[in-house]
Amino acid sequence: MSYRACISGAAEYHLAQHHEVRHHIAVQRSKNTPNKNEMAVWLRSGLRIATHMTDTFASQTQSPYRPIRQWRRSKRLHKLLYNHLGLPLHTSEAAIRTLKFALNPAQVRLRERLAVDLPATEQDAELEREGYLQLAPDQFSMLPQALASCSRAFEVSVRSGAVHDAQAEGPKEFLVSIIRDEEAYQHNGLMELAVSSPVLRLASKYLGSVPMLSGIRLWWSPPNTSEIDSQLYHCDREDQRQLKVLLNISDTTHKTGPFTLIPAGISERVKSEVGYSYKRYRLTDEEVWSTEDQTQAVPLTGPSGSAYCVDTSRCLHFGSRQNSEPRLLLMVQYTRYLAPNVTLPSWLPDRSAAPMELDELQRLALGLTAA
Ligand SMILES: O=C(O)CCC(=O)C(=O)O
Repeated sequence: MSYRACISGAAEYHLAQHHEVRHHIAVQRSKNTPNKNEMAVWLRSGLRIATHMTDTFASQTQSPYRPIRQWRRSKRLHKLLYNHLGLPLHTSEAAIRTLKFALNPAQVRLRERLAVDLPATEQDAELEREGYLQLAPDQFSMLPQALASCSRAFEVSVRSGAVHDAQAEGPKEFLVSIIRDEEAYQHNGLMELAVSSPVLRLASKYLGSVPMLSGIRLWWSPPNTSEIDSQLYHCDREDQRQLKVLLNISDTTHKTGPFTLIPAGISERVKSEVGYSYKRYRLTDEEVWSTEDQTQAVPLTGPSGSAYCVDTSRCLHFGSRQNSEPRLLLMVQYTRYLAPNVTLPSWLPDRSAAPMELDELQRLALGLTAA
């Protein structure tokens, strides 16, 4: 266990506190005599930093795993190269992939080798062709437990007022995160689904290497009348391909603003016809359907428990649009290790998480290695 890992885990938190402490030092310097309140604020800030560092340290020492060494700044570099310096998208992405590869070639080769060794199934070809796939419950046996867990978590969040707070605080009123990333450890069956063998097999085969689990969200979409942001057609920008597992927790109909996609081949044609780029990110329905037949859109409707996987980088999609009834959806996201435009959460289980025995594929997906 390295102290450096502990310090870097605490660094982000420390930065947030930094301004508060600096402000009080400045006040103190200007007066030269701290009053009792200022002293108390300093002490509280110091205590919070120390507590956070101790917690980070303790969770790492108690975990049988530690995070793999990887570069976490690629999204920033992509922003600089593509958005600010105006490099073509493919050039910026290639530069970042090369850099990531150079930093850990063994990791890339291992992931690719393991993906090749996994058995192929007929579904793989369908997913490659269409860019999406319905997941049959008999092959993905972890779905019912994840479903029950999400329903329970939502009920608890409604009762405690957490849903209301998340809606008020979150960036999107129409798409509210109830469970986010490592919080999934607190809910039985969510991490088990995210790193289950059939899901990791499917994602590894599709992406050509064992992927990183790059996000988990339980999304609640309340009734709304808007048509903005992710309620408009777009493709996700983390990489040229990725995979999301979508599990309908509530019964999902046209009234609940279903996740709606355009299959990969048609999306490709639409994108080239309208000159789609990440700088022209959202498309109106009129733009999308100017040359294609609108009936080719696929709403991922279905009863509670119905599940799909979708490449949201290749398939144009939107969701939570103008629903008259609420929708609850679990989303689990996988990206390639070399994805240029992604910020990965830390999946190091903390002390309160149920211990999980992880095999090699699961450790790779979580970006962990034996301690
Ligand atoms: O279902 C939704 O609300 C849209 C989600 C979305 O745009 C995405 O997962 O990329």
